[in-house]
Amino acid sequence: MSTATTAGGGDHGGGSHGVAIAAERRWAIIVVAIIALLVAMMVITGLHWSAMPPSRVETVDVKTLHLKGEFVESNLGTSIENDGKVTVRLVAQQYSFVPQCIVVPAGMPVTFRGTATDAIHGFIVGTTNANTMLVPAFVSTFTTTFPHPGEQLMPCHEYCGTGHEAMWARVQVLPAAEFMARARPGERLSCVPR
Ligand SMILES: [Cu+2]
Repeated sequence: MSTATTAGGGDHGGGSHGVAIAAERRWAIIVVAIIALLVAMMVITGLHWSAMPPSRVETVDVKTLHLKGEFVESNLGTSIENDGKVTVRLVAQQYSFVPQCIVVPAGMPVTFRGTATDAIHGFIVGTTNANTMLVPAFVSTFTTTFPHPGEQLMPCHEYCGTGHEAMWARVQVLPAAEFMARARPGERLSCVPR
């Protein structure tokens, strides 16, 4: 009985060695396949991106920004567009944002449109995912929703010069009803009195 067990064990030992080699070969093939797939993804996306222009580039003339067009001072702030969408327009410059304080409604999509006049700036709104760079001559835009009312700080997060650390704005997130009560069609809302 014990001999048979030993013999069986011996056979089993030889078999498990073969199984181990087969398993290692199988894993080696899988690992090489994964690496090949990742390299292929890098090559294909690299070629694809270099062959395609950026999906959406909107430019604006820095020299006439403050004189005419969308980013004149009287058009900055929060507005309700004709289609009912809430849009915030802002300009970044060394070392402030215009407007200094932005009003937005809670729980509604808000579209930000911003640009810079002098250097590359950027902002993030508090702990939300509202975050973009502002590059001279280009319009940055994104749409986000602020779930809760409250006040958020909005620092410049691209180093833009010696006054960079003092470059802040505030975002007041109002309950949607309060925001809509304050909003007037055609007016630009801002918490800074003009
Ligand atoms: Cu800045």
